Amino acid sequence: MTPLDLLRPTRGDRLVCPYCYTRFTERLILFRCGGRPGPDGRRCAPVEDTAIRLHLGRRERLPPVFAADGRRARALCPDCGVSTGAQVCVTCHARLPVNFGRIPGRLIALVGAREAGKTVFMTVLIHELMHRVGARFQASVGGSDDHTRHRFHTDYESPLYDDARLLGATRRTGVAREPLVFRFTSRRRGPLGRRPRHTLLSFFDTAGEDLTTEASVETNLRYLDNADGIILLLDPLRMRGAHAEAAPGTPPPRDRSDHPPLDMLSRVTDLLLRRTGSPSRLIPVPMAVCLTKLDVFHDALDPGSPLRRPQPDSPYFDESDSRDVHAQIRRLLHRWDGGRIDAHITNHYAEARYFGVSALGHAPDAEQRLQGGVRPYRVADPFLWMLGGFGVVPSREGRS
Ligand SMILES: Nc1nc2c(ncn2[C@@H]2O[C@H](COP(=O)(O)OP(=O)(O)OP(=O)(O)O)[C@@H](O)[C@H]2O)c(=O)[nH]1
Ligand SMILES: [Mg+2]
Ligand SMILES: [Zn+2]
Ligand SMILES: [Zn+2]
Repeated sequence: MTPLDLLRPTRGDRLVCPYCYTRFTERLILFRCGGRPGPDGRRCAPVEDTAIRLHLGRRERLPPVFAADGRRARALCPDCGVSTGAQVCVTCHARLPVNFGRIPGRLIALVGAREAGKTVFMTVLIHELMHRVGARFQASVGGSDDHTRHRFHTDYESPLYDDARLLGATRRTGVAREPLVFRFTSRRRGPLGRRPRHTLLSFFDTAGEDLTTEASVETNLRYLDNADGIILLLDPLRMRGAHAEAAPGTPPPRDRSDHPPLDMLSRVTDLLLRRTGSPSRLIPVPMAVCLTKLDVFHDALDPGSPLRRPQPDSPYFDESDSRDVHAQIRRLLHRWDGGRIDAHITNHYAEARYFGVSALGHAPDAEQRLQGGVRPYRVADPFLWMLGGFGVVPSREGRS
């Protein structure tokens, strides 16, 4: 058993919805009527679903939801008598993935201050998972529902990859912002041969502006509180000592207001400390602390730096390479930020690892267009570290 095994949320009867991150037991799962005419011609008409509007911000007219034994795969609609297998969340009424109670789900929250690079990182990470990383681990990754598939393609992937255009700031929308939910399917050798193994992944991209005051951090509490892993993105350009080492011509961050990364990190920590209940214990949730936009510092790193190596491409998570990167990032944190972030992480988190990534590979031009396409570097590392800890991908000492 690895330390991460001990930290796994107790599953079984305690499920967490990948769309709204509330907890419930399997028995409470609701069903949605299929809306087709029943044996005696009765048919349930679509109605506006207020739970979907309230929790996910979607306006939709759908056949009604009803309660039945959620441990069963199907139930009979009490109004029209038609059998349905469409299971939905107790709270937000989102359609749950097939076999939801039986697929391990991993909820990964992405946090970072404004302009830290969260939306770009998430878009490129998912794109990489669907292509290069999928091939590397013989895994397939796809949206778990039509809504995620459509939204990821039109709102995230296509602007960046087809139009080479950077997305605007993620706007804060009160309660309603919906995570993107993907299914990671790999084949693992087991006693019964190679069997497909599914893991649900839910990505929640916070708006940086949600993390600037204590009050608005609260709105993200549920997501942080129920996440199985947190990817914290820090923009090194916000660190006092870093700008001098950035590539010539790097514009200072557009938003000049002063929100040093440490303030944001402290607010996240305060929330997570409430979850552990005891302020004297280290926070157990795996925390990947990730410096973004590293392309800007490429020339400032010495030639032997692990951050100038080609990114790992072996079919396992390379532990020794990751520890080298961790040590290098720790040195950079001391050089750029005086070690305050490092001290904070060490004093509060039981499972933290440092990463350095560049989602774009090079800086966009003044009009926020990306000449020369997306050339990511190490974007999948933090994520694979977590999947390694969860036992979803193999993790091993590499050659380096
Ligand atoms: N050089 C470089 N710049 C990047 C990279 N990733 C993001 N950026 C820049 O950072 C800006 C902000 O990125 P976003 O992903 O929108 O940041 P965000 O954290 O989602 O911001 P909010 O939604 O406002 O909280 C982009 O418009 C780019 O100019 C990268 O890998 N390299
Ligand atoms: Mg954003
Ligand atoms: Zn839900
Ligand atoms: Zn019905």
